[in-house]
Amino acid sequence: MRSNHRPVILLLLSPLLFSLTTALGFNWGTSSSHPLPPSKVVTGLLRANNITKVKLADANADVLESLSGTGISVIVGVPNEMLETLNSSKKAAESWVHDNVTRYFSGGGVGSGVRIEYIAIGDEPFLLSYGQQFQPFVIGAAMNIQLALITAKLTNKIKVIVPCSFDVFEYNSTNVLNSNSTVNSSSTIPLPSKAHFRNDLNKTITELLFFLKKQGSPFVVDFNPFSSFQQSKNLSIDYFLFHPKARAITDGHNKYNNFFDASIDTMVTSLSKTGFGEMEIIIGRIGWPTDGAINATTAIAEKFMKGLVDHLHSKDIKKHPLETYIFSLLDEDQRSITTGNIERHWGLFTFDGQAKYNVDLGQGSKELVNAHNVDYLPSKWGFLCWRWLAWEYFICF
Ligand SMILES: *[C@@H]1O[C@H](CO)[C@@H](O)[C@H](O)[C@H]1NC(C)=O
Ligand SMILES: *[C@@H]1O[C@H](CO)[C@@H](O)[C@H](O)[C@H]1NC(C)=O
Ligand SMILES: *[C@@H]1O[C@H](CO)[C@@H](O)[C@H](O)[C@H]1NC(C)=O
Ligand SMILES: *[C@@H]1O[C@H](CO)[C@@H](O)[C@H](O)[C@H]1NC(C)=O
Ligand SMILES: *[C@@H]1O[C@H](CO)[C@@H](O)[C@H](O)[C@H]1NC(C)=O
Ligand SMILES: *[C@@H]1O[C@H](CO)[C@@H](O)[C@H](O)[C@H]1NC(C)=O
Ligand SMILES: *[C@@H]1O[C@H](CO)[C@@H](O)[C@H](O)[C@H]1NC(C)=O
Ligand SMILES: *[C@@H]1O[C@H](CO)[C@@H](O)[C@H](O)[C@H]1NC(C)=O
Ligand SMILES: CC(=O)N[C@H]1CO[C@H](CO)[C@@H](O)[C@@H]1O
Repeated sequence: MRSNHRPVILLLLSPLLFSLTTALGFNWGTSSSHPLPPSKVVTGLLRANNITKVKLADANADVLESLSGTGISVIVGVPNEMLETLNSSKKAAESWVHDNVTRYFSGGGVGSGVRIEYIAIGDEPFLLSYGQQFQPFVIGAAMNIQLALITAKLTNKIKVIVPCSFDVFEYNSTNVLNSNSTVNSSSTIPLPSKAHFRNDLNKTITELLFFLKKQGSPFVVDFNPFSSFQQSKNLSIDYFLFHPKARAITDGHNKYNNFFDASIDTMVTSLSKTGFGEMEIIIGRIGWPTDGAINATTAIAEKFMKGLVDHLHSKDIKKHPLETYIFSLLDEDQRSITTGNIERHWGLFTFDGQAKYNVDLGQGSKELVNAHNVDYLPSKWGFLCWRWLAWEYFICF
């Protein structure tokens, strides 16, 4: 009986073969009331669009199983709430690695296991608004997970990383004036040359960087162009959207005409001042929301993403990130909105896998492939049908 009422969305799209030429990945979260089945995401979106890297917020078993044998590179995440336990207990770290990592390698050879490349310790655990909630446990947890990887003989395959929020950096506030005299000198545009790691983190960050360097792990930072844009009254939106004619910031001998280059230099300056200027970097998150605030629209997000992808291919970047993870793959309607309504609208694809706009992920001018024959997870049929009809988005039969 249920199969008669199974909602099916049929789309007339021919499957196209696409290629991805840059180390671009996607954050794939599952905070959705009606998630696509992970296997559908893997075959219908990731593989169909030749997306070869994903960053997960956790180590969801269904998601990991669906990635098995695909060759897609995966970052799994340790939730912030587990950091305290993992700091204090090597045993807990061993069972975390065993349960959430080792087990997915158990198939053995190529084509069978999950290609987990990184374990992310916490999710932005140094966020200023968290205060001391997680910070004291991060290094200990990272070390214990590393020890567990040694025990599991996985250190040659998996590296430990810590995704940092952009607010680990601050700017010497007595000296953030824009040196371009055409901009009012009362404006407070942060200058990359004045950047350094937050003072309250100086011990922790130094320990972290030593730890990462020793393992050969990169330093991971999340960029947040949209909130920077919202907070920077004196920077035009063009500056955030990679518009070639955006008004530049002048910082000594350097000129920045987009936020991305200024952010890269903020990182490089801060790392250099700490003695780790050579460290490799990964951008753990970068994106633009499509709803929930002024200037959060599909059209602007498309401009942002096209500008980003083009820019990532350019030679002008002072330090190329090893990998860049778009935030995010899909909209998630269960994400917390305590930080604003935009939280549920970060996807390049809608919750049901339809591209909101087009961007070249390696396929050139061809369109992105949407998920088709979408067959939602079966738990909430009645509710969903009703909502779909109410939204007038869906054929429900
Ligand atoms: C996918 O991307 C890889 C790496 O860039 C490329 O070698 C491969 O040919 C692409 N495959 C398709 C089907 O586009
Ligand atoms: C982290 O774990 C170690 C080892 O058990 C312990 O000595 C230390 O106090 C813990 N750190 C915090 C902040 O609790
Ligand atoms: C990972 O392992 C821990 C410890 O065994 C377990 O409690 C947890 O549920 C597992 N899954 C995730 C997603 O953390
Ligand atoms: C901040 O700027 C002031 C004025 O230029 C300078 O005296 C001070 O040393 C700077 N502080 C840091 C931490 O760079
Ligand atoms: C700069 O801003 C200050 C304070 O807002 C204002 O008094 C001043 O006239 C402005 N100067 C210019 C050149 O815009
Ligand atoms: C950390 O900051 C304190 C005070 O701001 C300073 O005394 C100390 O030297 C700094 N430590 C490092 C490692 O930079
Ligand atoms: C300041 O910015 C304006 C507008 O982008 C530009 O024309 C001017 O040359 C800049 N001035 C300096 C000193 O860099
Ligand atoms: C951003 O929002 C403001 C206020 O609604 C609007 O004036 C402006 O045109 C928007 N910018 C773009 C690029 O759409
Ligand atoms: C926030 C900020 O610094 N705003 C300034 C932007 O520039 C204008 C003049 O160009 C100033 O009046 C604002 O105070």
